[in-house]
Amino acid sequence: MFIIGELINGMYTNIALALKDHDKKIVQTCALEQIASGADALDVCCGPASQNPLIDMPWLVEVIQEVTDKPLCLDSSKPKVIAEGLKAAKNKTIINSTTADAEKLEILIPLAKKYKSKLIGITISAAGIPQNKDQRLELAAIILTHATDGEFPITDLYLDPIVMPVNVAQGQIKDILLTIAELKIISEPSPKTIIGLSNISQGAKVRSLINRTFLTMAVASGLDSAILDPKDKELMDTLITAELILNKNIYCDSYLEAYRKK
Ligand code: THG
Repeated sequence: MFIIGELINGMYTNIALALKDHDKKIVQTCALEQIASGADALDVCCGPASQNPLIDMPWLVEVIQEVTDKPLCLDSSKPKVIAEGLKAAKNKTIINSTTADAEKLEILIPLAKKYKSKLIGITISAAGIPQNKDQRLELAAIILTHATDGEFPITDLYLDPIVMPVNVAQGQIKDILLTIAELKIISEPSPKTIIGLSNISQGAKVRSLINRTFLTMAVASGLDSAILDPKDKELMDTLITAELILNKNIYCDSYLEAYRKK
């Protein structure tokens, strides 16, 4: 599982404060803590509080790169903000994200190619959030077609079935799991799959339990990557154990310790 740490996001009060005061220590500590906890890459999102994401995104990229060379997942709904992040990036990058809308695909696919970036495609469109598996797969097919036509390598494409909170969209979660499984057989070679895990528990109580239970199911459905809180130790232990049970890691009595250190 490719783990992308979710904590550098202006949605969190410490990061919103760091952006306001340009306090790079807060951001760098957050980056290093996530990596020490097992993150393979870091999501970078200015969030709704940012007054000037065109300045804040490259600033975040620069200060993170002072302390790590892990890949950066540039998270914005605005292609111009992503472009400013790409310009500042020396590390590998993942564009997060395009929707299935032609005007976004036509900007972000060439941009990903230009910067040799990976690309996340979310199965949403201007028409809104899909309501079932078939609508998700239809939007995935649109993204795949644009990527193929644009000669973008499909193995660098991460498709996201868009996880909805269980407290408002309980009836959709099973369809999201089935979508993850079907995305792996939608084309040859297959795209990768990714989710924003914490979406599942937004607004709910016992968030950590909901997150780790859903992650287990998503891993069993063939999930390749997740944006999650790597500092949630029970979540990370659950992930290692799920991968062990699915025969992705070799068993030994000290497997938790062995794979946590990896
Ligand atoms: N897919 C893709 N990218 C994404 C998402 C996705 N990026 C953003 C998001 N979803 C994933 N990241 C988060 C980060 C934080 C939370 C959820 C998802 C979260 N935050 C607390 C909340 O809203 O309750 C904030 C708590 C606080 O303020 O301290 O839950 O799906 N491709």
